[in-house]
Amino acid sequence: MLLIDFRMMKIITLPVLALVATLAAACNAPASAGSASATAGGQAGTPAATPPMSEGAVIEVKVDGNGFTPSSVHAQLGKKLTLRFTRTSDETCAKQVDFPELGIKRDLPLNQPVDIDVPASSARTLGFQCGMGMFKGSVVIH
Ligand SMILES: [Cu+2]
Repeated sequence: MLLIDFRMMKIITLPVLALVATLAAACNAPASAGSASATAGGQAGTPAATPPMSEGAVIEVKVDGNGFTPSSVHAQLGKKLTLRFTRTSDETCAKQVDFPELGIKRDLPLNQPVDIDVPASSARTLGFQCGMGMFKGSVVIH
């Protein structure tokens, strides 16, 4: 009889322990998840505000008698993008760069990098060209 009782105890005790453990886990889970997401949110907020400035892609574009090199640039959607134009020759009519869709037109002084921030928040192809529209290039954001 004693042996049977002991076995009965074990049979009853184990599910109860399991249930208690489950309840304890269930109670702890929302609390820890809540604080974890609050912490993650705080952490995400801080770096998100600063790194994009240094993390953004800078693509160098050479400007000379052949126009823009590369003339076709691919960029990642949603990532900060800067095109750095450097005119390396006087033997070119591309002494300006013009982004008609953006309404941006800049002079390109010889051997002086000119940075243009290109919005990459939507998937599209942005054209750029020299001041007179003879040399053309494009930025594909995808
Ligand atoms: Cu030109």
